[in-house]
Amino acid sequence: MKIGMICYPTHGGSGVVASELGLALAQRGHEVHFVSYAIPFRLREFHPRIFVHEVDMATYPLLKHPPYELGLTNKIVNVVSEYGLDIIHAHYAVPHATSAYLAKHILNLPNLRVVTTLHGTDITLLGADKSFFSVIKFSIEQSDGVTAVSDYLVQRTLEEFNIKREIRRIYNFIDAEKSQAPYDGPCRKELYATKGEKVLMHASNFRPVKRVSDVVRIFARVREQMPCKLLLVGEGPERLFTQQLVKELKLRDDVFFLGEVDHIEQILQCSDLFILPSEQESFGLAALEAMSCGVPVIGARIGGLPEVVVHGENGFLFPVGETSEMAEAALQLLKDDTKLQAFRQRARARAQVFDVERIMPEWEAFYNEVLERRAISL
Ligand code: GMT
Repeated sequence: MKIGMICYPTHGGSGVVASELGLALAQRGHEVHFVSYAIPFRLREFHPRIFVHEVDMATYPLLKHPPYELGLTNKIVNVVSEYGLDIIHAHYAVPHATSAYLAKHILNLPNLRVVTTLHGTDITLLGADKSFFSVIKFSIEQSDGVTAVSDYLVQRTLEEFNIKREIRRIYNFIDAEKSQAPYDGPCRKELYATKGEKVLMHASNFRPVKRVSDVVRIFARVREQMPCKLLLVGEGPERLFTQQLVKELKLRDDVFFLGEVDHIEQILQCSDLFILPSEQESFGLAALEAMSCGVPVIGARIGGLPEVVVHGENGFLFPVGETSEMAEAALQLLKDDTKLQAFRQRARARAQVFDVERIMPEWEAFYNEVLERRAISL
C-alpha cells in the first residue's frame, strides 16, 4: 500500500502515534509519505520507504494569519499526484481531516481513501468549541474510515457530534521489545538521585489540561515523607508557572526540568513512578510508554486512561484534582519495594497488550477494509 500520513510534527501524542505507525508500516513493506510543516521528530533517521514532504507556507502582507490548511491541502494534492497514494491518513481532525477531504475532491479521485484518526483534544477541547464543531462533524462524516484511540473517545465522539457512522477503536501501541531492551545510554538514575532516592517523573506538553501543578503538589507531599526527586520532561505554556511553583514550595534542589526529549524511554528507565493527573486524557500514550518501561502510573480516572492503567494492579487512578490521595498512593508504593516491584512487573505485562505486534494487524485489516469498500462501490 502507499499511504500518506498527515500529522503534527511536534512531541504531542498524535504526532508520535502517526510516526510510529508510519515506521511500523514501512517495516512491513508499505510506502509511507508524511506531510507536515516540519520533520516529525521520530523520523529524523533515514528509513527506506519513508518520505517526508514539508508544507510550503506562503507569506504575504495581506495574510495576517497564513492559511496553513490550504498550504497543506495543496501539498497533499501534489504528493498524491506524484506518488499515486491509495490512502490519506489524517491524524487529528483539525485541520488534517478537512484538508484531506478537500485534496481528494480537488484531485477528483473518488477511489482515494481518506482515513481519519481522532486523538482526543480535537474532540474533547476543539470539538466543544462552536467555531470548529460543524467542520469537525463534516470531516468525520465524510471520511472513508474513522478510528479513535479508545472506547471512551469513540463513545464521546458519537454522542457529542451525533454521529451515526462506525468509528473503529484502535488502541495506540508501543514497541515492548524496544522499550524493555537493556539500556546502556547516558541517562543514569544516579545523575539525579545521588543518594539512592526514588525518582518520580512526568512528561507532557505542559498545557493546562495536563495539570502539571498537581504533579508538583503530589511530589511536594511525597517529598515531605521521604527523600526523592522529580523529573519533568517536556515544554509548553505552563512551564514558567510550574517553575515558579517549584520555587515557592522550596523544591528547586529536587525538581529537574529536562525539556523536550526525543528518546523518552531513556529517562523512563531511570524512574520509579510516572505521574499523569490530567484533566482529560483520551488514551494517555505517555502512561503506556511508562508502563512499557516497567514504571507504574499514578493518575486521574478520566477519559480513556482506565483502559490503559488498571487501578490497584499496575498503578492507581483517582478523581481529577485529588492530589492528596495520589500522593498517598505514591508513598504506599515507594515505601514498599516488594509492592513496587510487583507493580513494575504488572505494568510491563499490561503494556504487552498494546504491543505493536498485536495492534498492527488491526491497522492493516482496517486499511484493507476501507480499500475493499472502494472495490465494492466501483
Ligand atoms: O494532549 C496531548 O498530549 C496531545 C494530544 C495530541 O493529539 O497530540 O494527545 C492526545 O492524543 C494522544 C495520542 O493518541 C493521547 O494519548 C492523549 O491522551 C491525547 N490527549 C488528550 O486527550 C488530552
